[in-house]
Amino acid sequence: MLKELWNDAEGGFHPASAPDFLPQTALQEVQLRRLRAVVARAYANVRLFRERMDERGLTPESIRSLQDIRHLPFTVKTDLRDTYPFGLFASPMSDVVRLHASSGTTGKPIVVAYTREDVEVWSEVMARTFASCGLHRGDILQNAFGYGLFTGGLGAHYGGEALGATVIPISGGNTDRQIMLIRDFNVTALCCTPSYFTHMVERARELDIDLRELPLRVGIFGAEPWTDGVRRHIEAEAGIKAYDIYGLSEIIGPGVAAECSAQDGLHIFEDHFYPEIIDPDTGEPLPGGAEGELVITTLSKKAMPMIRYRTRDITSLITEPCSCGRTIRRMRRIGRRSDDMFIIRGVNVFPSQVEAALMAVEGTLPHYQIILTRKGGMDRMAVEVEVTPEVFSDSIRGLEDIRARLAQSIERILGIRVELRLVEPHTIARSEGKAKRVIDRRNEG
Ligand code: DLL
Repeated sequence: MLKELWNDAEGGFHPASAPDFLPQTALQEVQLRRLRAVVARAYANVRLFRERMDERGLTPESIRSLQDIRHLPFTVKTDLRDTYPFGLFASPMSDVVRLHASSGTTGKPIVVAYTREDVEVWSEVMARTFASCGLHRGDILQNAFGYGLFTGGLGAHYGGEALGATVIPISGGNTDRQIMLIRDFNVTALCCTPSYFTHMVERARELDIDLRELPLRVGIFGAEPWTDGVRRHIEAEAGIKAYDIYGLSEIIGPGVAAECSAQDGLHIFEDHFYPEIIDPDTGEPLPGGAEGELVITTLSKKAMPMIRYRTRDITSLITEPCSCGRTIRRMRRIGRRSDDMFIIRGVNVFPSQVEAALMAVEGTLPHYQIILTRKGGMDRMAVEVEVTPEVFSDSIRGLEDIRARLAQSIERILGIRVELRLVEPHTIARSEGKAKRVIDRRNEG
């Protein structure tokens, strides 16, 4: 049976979605074979990895079972920066058909590479992503992820085509044109960042276009954290099902994991990406179901294998079977990264907690910003949030009422009181890609 599914030992192309249903033992067999091959490849071609293996007295032959993965050294983001631009490549440039880069927040970008086979695997996992969200041949997919060095645009583009959907490569931006095409081209599915879609929803309303009356039925969103509150807002306003998809440039781009119709965790395409959860402080693997940092090993990447890459994203693996019948494991939605936390009066705060608190109060809009400042050595946090025009046109009492409810909601979730600024719609800058939720002025002046 495996022979029919897999054209070669290291990950040839095969029918979309079949590996999602492999029995666990068959899946683990594939994973171990691929793990051994990818470790041998990285050892032979990537100096940094070979040196770290040698330091530990390890060789590719040390990997005899999947559990042995825990002996391998981690790879971290600074490894990509330190070897900028091409130091972690395992293929000669003549085999590399694509480069992407991610700017990150500071310093040099990180550069990632793909061989032709890598692009095929990427197209396949993205086709499986879209299939998981209920798309098929015949769907008209508006791809509003940014095209360019960002992996979102081209990743979704190739995956949509591999699935057999009709892809509209509109990229991000020009919101009025986006809405015109959704209507005029009978678009049935759209992908972009969730924050950009909240902007589209708002603009459609201003243009007097009711998205609920159009054929649009599915939204595929990712590249940034978003809460269930925002999901409910989007689903109600646009009359669609909104799915979460996850990925990162270092591993492949989008296509690492995707929700299914159950909307209860994201299935990881673990025949290509092997997940582990570790304690972010000690680096120790955590037992099934525990929350910690997601670590991923690419099982089939050729140009740039990543061994035990520390994503900084915090989640947990769901071990119970999914109602959709797939055997590949799921992870919970990423609510936070281990490096986006800040401390206010001794309390650890994550931006997604603020979003959850805001969205729990009726009358708020999913447009907000957190502003951090420092005074006398103390960090302070203010939250600026837009409220509906009705709230603003209401009496002063209406405004005061919503302010009190927001303060309460934040205090309940964060345990602290913060400065709240209620602002009119359109006050906060809209994003066409990843939203900037936190403005950090702590080191200014
Ligand atoms: O954002 C790849 C992508 C494109 C994923 C389109 C999904 C859709 P990077 O720019 O390298 O790659 O950023 C990766 O974004 O480590 C997470 O912190 C965050 N992220 C991505 N997807 C999600 C998600 C792309 N669904 C970083 N939920 C990751 C929460 C996400 N955070």
